[in-house]
Amino acid sequence: MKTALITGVCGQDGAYLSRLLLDKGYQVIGLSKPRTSMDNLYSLEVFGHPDFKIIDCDITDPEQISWALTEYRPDEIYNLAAQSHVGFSFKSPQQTCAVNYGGYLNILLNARRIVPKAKIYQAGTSEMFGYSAKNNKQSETTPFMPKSPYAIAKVAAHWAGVNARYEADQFVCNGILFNHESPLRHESFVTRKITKAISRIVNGEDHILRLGNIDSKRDWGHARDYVDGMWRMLQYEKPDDYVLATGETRTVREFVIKAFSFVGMKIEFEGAGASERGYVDQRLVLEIDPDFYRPNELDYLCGDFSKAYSVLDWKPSTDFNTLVKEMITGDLK
Ligand code: F7E
Repeated sequence: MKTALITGVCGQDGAYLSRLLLDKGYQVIGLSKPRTSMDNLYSLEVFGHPDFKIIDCDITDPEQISWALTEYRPDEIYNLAAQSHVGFSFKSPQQTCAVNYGGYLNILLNARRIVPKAKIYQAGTSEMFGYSAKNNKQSETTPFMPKSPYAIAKVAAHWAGVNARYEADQFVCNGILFNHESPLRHESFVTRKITKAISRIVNGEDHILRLGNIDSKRDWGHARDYVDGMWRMLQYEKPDDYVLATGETRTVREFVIKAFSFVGMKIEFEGAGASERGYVDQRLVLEIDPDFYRPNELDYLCGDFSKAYSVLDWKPSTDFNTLVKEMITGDLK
């Protein structure tokens, strides 16, 4: 039986990846910061599985990482723990760097010493492309030009992993994942914020959806597909870096319109910029709130996943309509 260690196990991706690996017959050791909600693990029936164990562990503490690696000696390590909110990273760049780069170094360097043959997956991000992303599709060869403290820390982690292959012969794969969503997505991210707000409106609450920049474009896929891509990277004969994406991009506005349409509502926009408003049957349902603007917005992302397709036989299986429908249906329940 293979053992996988997953950091950030309580998040959306941690829950889907745990479910996938348990179904494949792995023992899964999940690390999570103390007092994190386990709702995602319950909803996918991960918690309580005989081959699943959860351990309180903060990746910024090298002692705890060293202990977990020594105790469980994993065959595969998936580093999903992060300060993953791009907007918040502008307010807290040092903490973001401490977790997203420093925490990862704790894993990489301790693994080198304790389990040198362990295969490591590092959760990189399309945010790393930053200034390079200009109406072109981004691939593994697009330069990283990060625009946020979040992306800067992720670029550092990416290169630490690439260099670990040469310096220490470690098997490290970097996923460069575009936005991936699901009914388990935290509502601090825009898609879930939208579907949760719409479900409140449908249920008769006097709720107004307050958003920042609704014209930025994102390439949104389903998290379930993306964790399968993570696993495929570690099964391939040699370590490498891969983009996982859908190859389609849409504005936040299009997500809003689509999500309202699934509950039979047509949203109409009036005004422009920070004064723009959205109405359904003349009832105010959406306002722009500049508090949600980012100091340095990444306006456009669209990924080219052809390398993952040709080498790993990976492709997304959930289209945009199905994703939005699954999320809104989940929230209406
Ligand atoms: O923002 C705009 C916002 O926070 C998407 C993380 O998983 O994917 C995610 O990062 C867009 C941005 O995701 C609101 O300005 C408008 O343009 O859902 P998000 P993200 O920043 O793209 C990447 C790949 C990661 O790696 C990250 O960890 O939506 N937006 N109004 C808003 N965003 C939020 N959160 N809230 C708003 O009210």
